[in-house]
Formats: sequence, C-alpha cells, structure tokens
Amino acid sequence: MRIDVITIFPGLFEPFRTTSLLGAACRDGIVELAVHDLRDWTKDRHRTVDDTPYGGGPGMVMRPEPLVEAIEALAGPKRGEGEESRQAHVLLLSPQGRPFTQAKAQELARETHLVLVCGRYEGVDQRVIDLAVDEEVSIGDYVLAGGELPALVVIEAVTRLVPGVMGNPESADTESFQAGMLEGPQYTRPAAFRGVEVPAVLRSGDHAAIARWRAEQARERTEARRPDLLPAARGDERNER
Ligand code: JBQ
Repeated sequence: MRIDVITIFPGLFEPFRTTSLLGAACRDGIVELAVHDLRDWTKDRHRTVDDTPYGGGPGMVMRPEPLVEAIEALAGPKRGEGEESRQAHVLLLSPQGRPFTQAKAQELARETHLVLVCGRYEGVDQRVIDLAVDEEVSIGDYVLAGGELPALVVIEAVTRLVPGVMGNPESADTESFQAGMLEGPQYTRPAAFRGVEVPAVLRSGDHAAIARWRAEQARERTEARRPDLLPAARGDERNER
C-alpha cells in the first residue's frame, strides 16, 4: 500500500515512519509512506497556505490552489461521475468528517493508494472538498489544532490490517473478532504483586473456565463503560428503568 500525506508539519510524521510496526512495514516495502510539505505547492514568496474567510469570522481558511495542486500531483486528477475513479483514494481529516471506525479502517486497508490531507481546525476551502476529495473523516469529537494526529491514527489503524504488516496475523484476527466489545483485564507475572493476586481461574489451566470468565469480564466492562456498544443490553436497561 502506498500512502501520501499532505501537511504543513511533515516533521511530525518522521518518528512514526521509522518506529515499531509501521517502521518495519516501511523497511520491508509493504507500506510506502511519503510525507509532503504543502508549502512546496505554493508560488508566492511567503509560501502562504491560508487566507481570511469570505463572509468574515475568526480564524483562517486553507487556500484552494496549493491543496488541489498537491492532491492532483499525488493522486492524479479526479475523473468525472460515472467514470472509473482514479487509483488513489483521497481522504480529508476534518472535524466535519464521518466518524472513523474499525469498519472504515478495514475498507481503507483494501485500497492500494491513499492520499491523506491534513486540514486545520478552521477548515479548508469547500472547493478543495468538492473538486479533489473523495471523503472526509473525523477521529472524534474533541478540539484539535490540525489533521496531523488524526492522519497518524488512520495510518496506524489501516496499515496494521494490510496483509504482511502484523508480525502475528492471529492477533489481528482475534481483535477484529472481538471488536464491538471491550477486553477484560489482563495479567502477567508475578502471580502476586504488592499483595494483589492474579485471579485464580487464569492460573487453573481450565481453558473452558478461562474463556467463560473472560467473556463475562468483557461483558461487564462493556456494560459499565461502553453501553453504546451493546444495543441489546441498552434496550433492556431502558425497559427496566
Ligand atoms: C477530527 F480530523 C481532524 C482534523 C482537524 C481537527 C480535528 N478535530 C477533531 N477531530 O478528527 C479532526
């Protein structure tokens, strides 16, 4: 998979490109991650990427010219409706986007070429979206300064699903099987730490009992912390109250 990133802070991506799972995938040539400075597509002396909003208001808006030229240079021009779309799928990270989910990560992992555009919080000129972006995604409802961290979140979530990236393909499977439920508590040695013991069932060797205990723990934790993940249970609660 090839991923091109368009950003005004290319340096933010360097440590992620060279570290851990993603670093190994890049070294192995399974993922090709290229990070581009948006200012390379500006033509004025000050390399300006933003301007004041039409209609007034606070903040600045990202200018359309450098963004659309950068996207076209990396993804190719967007073809008309009904035509086969270009190879690259262009994503804009923005608070106005549809929520980024594991299902979206799985969908994006099937692409061969992604172009990620990092917007700034005040926004990008709408014509960039209309002319050059395939979809807008958001990683969540909190205030951030720009799309760089969201882009890194998308890169990590997507690339670990690309065949050959995970060292152990079983862990990816297990997690996707369990997606929709939180994991219960995990323990490693020592068996007792500062007087707190690992639950006896985990040390019993009874694999069926361990599986039952884990399922029960996952359910309780999900009910307590993320009832939204359990639509059936949530319905029951409503009926009880
Ligand atoms: C969003 F994707 C972006 C880009 C810029 C700011 C943002 N703020 C909140 N969540 O994921 C986001």
